[in-house]
Amino acid sequence: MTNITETNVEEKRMKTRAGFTAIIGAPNAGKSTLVNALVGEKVTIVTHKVQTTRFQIRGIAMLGDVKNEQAQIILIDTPGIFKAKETDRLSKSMVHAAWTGADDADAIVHVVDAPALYRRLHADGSAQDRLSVEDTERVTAGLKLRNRGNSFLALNKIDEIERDKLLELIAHFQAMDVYAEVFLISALNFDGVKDLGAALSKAMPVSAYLYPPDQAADIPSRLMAAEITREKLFLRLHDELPYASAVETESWKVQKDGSIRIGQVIYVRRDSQKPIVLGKNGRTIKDIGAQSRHEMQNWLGRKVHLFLFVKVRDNWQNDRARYTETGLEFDV
Ligand SMILES: Nc1nc2c(ncn2[C@@H]2O[C@H](COP(=O)(O)OP(=O)(O)OP(=O)(O)O)[C@@H](O)[C@H]2O)c(=O)[nH]1
Ligand SMILES: [Mg+2]
Repeated sequence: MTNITETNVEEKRMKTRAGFTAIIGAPNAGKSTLVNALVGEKVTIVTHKVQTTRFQIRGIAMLGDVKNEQAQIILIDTPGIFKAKETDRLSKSMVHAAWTGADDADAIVHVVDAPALYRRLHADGSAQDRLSVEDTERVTAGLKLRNRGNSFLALNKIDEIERDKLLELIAHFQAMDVYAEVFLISALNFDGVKDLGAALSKAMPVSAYLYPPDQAADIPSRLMAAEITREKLFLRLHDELPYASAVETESWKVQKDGSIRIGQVIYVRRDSQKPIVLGKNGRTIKDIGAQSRHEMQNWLGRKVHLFLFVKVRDNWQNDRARYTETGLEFDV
């Protein structure tokens, strides 16, 4: 006796794919912005500061296709790859995390800040542009070495560059013979993101879903909450605060009325940085807290009471516990 229900028939008709795509590239290229654009909601923080992303964050995109195919793409947002100083543990584990993400993936997207690269190739770039080009070249060389035929190039920020300049960049990369396909995108405006998503869908292996189809990210809530505050901190204080500042969620308690009480510590490295974070009469930290709480409420869909503290902790970069918590490897 056959006993096939409607849904079973439906599932049989639908081919599902699922796999991993690593998003790699120089700091500030727009990797996290692209991950959020592909997922369709914010799962990873974005700032104009380089080296915002510190560890692998997984965003999950569900992308459909005309031929009744549905792909679950697990996007690995990685730290910007850059040359790590031998002595700098945080940078070294970030580089390591980025390449590990790429090596384990079914597809790789190399995101390039197109306007910055163009400026640099024509020698009127800033110091940061120069750095970004060296990192871009390092990534291309690393991909060439791996030669797996699954790398896509995404020339990003096309909203800020003229067409003829873009054509020059395309030629520049095509000559390298590393990428299966080149995409022109603006992760910020969602321009070209759909086409890139379609190509990634096809590159995923046929497989059952690896996560529940309605899950958008794989990051512990406490860590995501800390990331949200770190984003607000950086956006507010960018140049005044060294990038080594960190945020930790120390407490998370669901109250009787359903609201959540979250306690976080902002770690700075020196006493002199404490008043910068606090601001006059505590104004700065109040603003940061208000912005962070607002975003946490949108994300969690309920009321949040947020308590921020500032502490000085020198040398947190050598603290093993921090690394295990974020999935970075300490001994790289
Ligand atoms: N104009 C423009 N700006 C963009 C675009 N994509 C990203 N940006 C901006 O570029 C800056 C860096 O973006 P992120 O997404 O944080 O870059 P990232 O590559 O993740 O940076 P790290 O995590 O530091 O390696 C932010 O200010 C973004 O708003 C784009 O398509 N156009
Ligand atoms: Mg990032």
